[in-house]
Amino acid sequence: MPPKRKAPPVTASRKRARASSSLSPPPSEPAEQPSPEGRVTGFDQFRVPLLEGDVLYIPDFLPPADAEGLYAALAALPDWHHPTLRIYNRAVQQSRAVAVYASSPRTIKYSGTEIRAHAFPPVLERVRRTVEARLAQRFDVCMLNRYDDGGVYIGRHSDTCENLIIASLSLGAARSFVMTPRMPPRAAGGEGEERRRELEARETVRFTMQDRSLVVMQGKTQDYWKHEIPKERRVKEGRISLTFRQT
Ligand SMILES: O=C(O)CCC(=O)C(=O)O
Repeated sequence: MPPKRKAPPVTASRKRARASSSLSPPPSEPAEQPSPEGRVTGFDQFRVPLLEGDVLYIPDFLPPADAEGLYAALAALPDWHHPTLRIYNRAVQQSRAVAVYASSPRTIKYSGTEIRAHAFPPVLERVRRTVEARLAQRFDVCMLNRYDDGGVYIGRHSDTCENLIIASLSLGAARSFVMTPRMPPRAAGGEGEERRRELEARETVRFTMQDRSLVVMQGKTQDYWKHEIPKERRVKEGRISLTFRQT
């Protein structure tokens, strides 16, 4: 059961946030045991109010006892690396370190490069089981992101919809999560004029992801919203996110 607490306030602003990098998701294959609804249910009090988008922000998702020592254990995994990305035909090393795990051996496409997915180590497998049990979902891939301080960020992007549900568990420093409205191509959205105006009037939404919190993105979120974790120079501590994915 989710804790009986209200999610912290979410703010909307017209300020457009910085761009941009893209995260290409893993190749798709059927989820191991998709739920009948294909979405996380039962956490309504944690829904972030968004027009066209289904996002939950669940504070205190992981109990303190379960989180003890977890950051250090994950940071010590041998699989972290900084991918080299091709940006405007230049090779650029990403500031964010990543490590990828999957339930079956494979290579994962990521921003124009490829990353080898490793088997889930026991420390991560334990967390996966907790997340799966609480959300009543199965996740076959987990990408870890390590932001060593507030200078490390992820640019504005959408993940592809092949990631049916993304559940991102935060450990360490609190960081902002910024969601910017996105219009899907006219044909994909199939919106009437009035609806389109309503969608175009949406504002940027921002909230803070605290230590041990969980963000769930599902439904049409990736079609209608982009997300990012901007640079925040005043943040001196590190953060690790565990992004569980269904591919
Ligand atoms: O670090 C996070 O919580 C989010 C990472 C992210 O945006 C992504 O993996 O698509």
